[in-house]
Amino acid sequence: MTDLNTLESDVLAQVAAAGDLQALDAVRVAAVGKTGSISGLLKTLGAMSPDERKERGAAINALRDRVQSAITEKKASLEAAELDARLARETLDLTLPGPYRRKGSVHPTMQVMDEMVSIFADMGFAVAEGPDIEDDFHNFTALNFPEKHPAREMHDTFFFEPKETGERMLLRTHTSPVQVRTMVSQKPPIRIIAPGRTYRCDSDATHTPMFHQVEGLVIDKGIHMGHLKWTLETFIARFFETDAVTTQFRPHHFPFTEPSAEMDVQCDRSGGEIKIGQGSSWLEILGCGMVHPNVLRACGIDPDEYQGFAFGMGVDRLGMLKYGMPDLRDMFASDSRWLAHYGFSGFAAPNPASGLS
Ligand code: 2U9
Repeated sequence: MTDLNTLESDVLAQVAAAGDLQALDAVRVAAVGKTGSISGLLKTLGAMSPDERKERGAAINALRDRVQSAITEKKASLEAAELDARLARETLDLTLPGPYRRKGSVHPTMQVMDEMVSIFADMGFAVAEGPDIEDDFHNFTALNFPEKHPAREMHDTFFFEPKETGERMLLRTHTSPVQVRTMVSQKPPIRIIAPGRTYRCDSDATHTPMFHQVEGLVIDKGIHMGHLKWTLETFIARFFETDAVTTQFRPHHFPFTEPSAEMDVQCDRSGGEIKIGQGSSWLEILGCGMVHPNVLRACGIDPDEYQGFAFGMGVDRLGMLKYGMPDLRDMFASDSRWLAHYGFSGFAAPNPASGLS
């Protein structure tokens, strides 16, 4: 009769010696396969007495189970070793240049943002920044949006799930909360611009859920519409790189400014593309106004002592106008051919001395 202990140690030694999955499978077939050595032993049970069969059967089954689990364990370790070897073999150096060796470029939005920052910095504005995730006070209440007023809905706000306190955070719908934070934390005089990302739940050829704004704020004693007009006309002339721009101010309404206006520039639309500084059409370019006394008060500034003006403009839209990009959605499609065509060199940072673009 076959000695089970010897058979077990032989098979386990073969399992241990199997160098790969194929060799292990051959050991498995030879031991527990249909015609394998252990399966063959089970076939001998039929010729035994019931008592002998009971004892010998249990011993063979236990042997088969131990061999089977040794095989399973070995299989897992061979598979893990194979995966490790494959991962080591197939390492990819992501720092190597890809097959399409296109040079990186500065996205037009960032170029335009840098151009704006450079012009306003030259006029003495500092750059202020704040969080993209805001609370209701800084995005709406401090800016004189009445509670439950439809203007809050008109901003197509992305809200987060309410906190346990019931407070709902939101993605800022404009960069105005940055100015609120600056007024709350600094004493006038204030002269800042707030460039950054803004979010509204809106998407078509002229709107994307994320877009970029540059807003500006000046607070000091004796500030009036004349300061606003000079600042914005000078900015637009420098931005469009023309000597003279003709502008008109149309009355408008914003909760945070009073009076409020939209500024149009004279342009020519006759040749299919828009040319600034000539022609007989008007193009809306930005919004502006004198800071509402309620906003000054909400930020701890006495409106009898200080006045201010503010403005806001869409960076992506101004970029489309200046560089002739027809569809806003292309700006965020990450198409490398579009970026190769419209992108700017990273070595030509805009500044007022060497020119903008
Ligand atoms: C404070 C006080 C006043 C910011 C302003 C606008 C007018 C405006 C739009 C232009 C196009 C946003 O990108 S857009 O849709 N903005 O028209 N923004 S005045 O006024 C402020 C901001 C902060 C404390």
